[in-house]
Amino acid sequence: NPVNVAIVGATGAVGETMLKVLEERDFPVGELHLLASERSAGAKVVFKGRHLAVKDLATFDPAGVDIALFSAGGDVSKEFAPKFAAAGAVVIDNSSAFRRDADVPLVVAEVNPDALRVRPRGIIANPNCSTMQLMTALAPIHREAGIQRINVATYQSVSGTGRRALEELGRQTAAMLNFQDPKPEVYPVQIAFNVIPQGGDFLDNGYTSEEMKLVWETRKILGDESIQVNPTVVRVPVFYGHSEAVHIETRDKITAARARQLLESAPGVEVVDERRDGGYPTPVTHASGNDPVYVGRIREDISHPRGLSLWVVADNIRKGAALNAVQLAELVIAE
Ligand code: A2P
Ligand code: 11C
Repeated sequence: NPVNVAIVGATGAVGETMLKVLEERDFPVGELHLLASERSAGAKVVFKGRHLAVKDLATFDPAGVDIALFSAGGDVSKEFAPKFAAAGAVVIDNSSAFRRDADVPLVVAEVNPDALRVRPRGIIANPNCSTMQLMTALAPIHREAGIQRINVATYQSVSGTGRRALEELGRQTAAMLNFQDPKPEVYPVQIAFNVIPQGGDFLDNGYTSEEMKLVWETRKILGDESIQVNPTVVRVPVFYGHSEAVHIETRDKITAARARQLLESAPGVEVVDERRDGGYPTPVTHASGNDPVYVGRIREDISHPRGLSLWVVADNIRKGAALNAVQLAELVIAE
């Protein structure tokens, strides 16, 4: 049966990839509504070879929409997601607006798919990109050995910030190579040829909002409020693909060999761990444009008896956002 789909934020970095993923996975799309702000109303977007006009969200009537994929920022979600849900749509929301609400499930397709069945508000939240890839990689290890603590430093690409940040990295890089001034606009300081230890805004505890998402979302997705998470989020001059240096402490000792075995059979995960030059995943060589969460550098922590270290890389726009949203839509229509 064809499903009527609305994409809110269809002109954005994530919305565009949602369309690509729907097409690639041959999702049974009936009517397709592409929505954005009035700025881009009338613009044309290609889906399965057809040119479709983008419509203004503010004046769109959601009646008849079965599934709405939202990726236009938290404010848009807060205002419009409840309206779409009231009109009968299941909303899959990529923003952080509802992730911490107890009556909104927060779901990684391979990790806690059953959680989406209970959705009293008709809204399902898609996790933050850096949490998404971390959970996909760590859930199999958690189930076997019980993760008690996670230390993670992220290396997040600029596409996570959106289209304007992609342009800023390109523009600053070109400016630098032409001996011109790289003016920062989206980020507080220059991103080209630099690294920035800030994601989102600063909170009272000294962590940033992007860091605390890793704490809250990990506990909710794994259903374990006792897990300790200590994140440092860093923005790096990479276009697509977030990387993470992950150090975990488990209740039971797990060897690197056993962890590799678990990850090799884990859904959505691809192990690239050859212990030779280049035998590990990077954003450019593996993740960018591809679906899996890549894991490498799996090794036992020489500083802790129950510690394990790994390197996790994924396309933040795909598994980190658009792909997981479409996977959740597939789970909903399979009900
Ligand atoms: P628009 O192209 O009209 O600005 P990104 O994260 O890549 O910057 O994309 C953000 C997406 O969210 C775009 O599709 C953008 O549409 C959309 N968007 C932003 N603000 C609104 C709004 N007030 N109403 C509807 N869509 C919005
Ligand atoms: C980033 N993770 O890379 C962010 C972007 O909560 O969905 C996504 C923000 C969110 O900046």
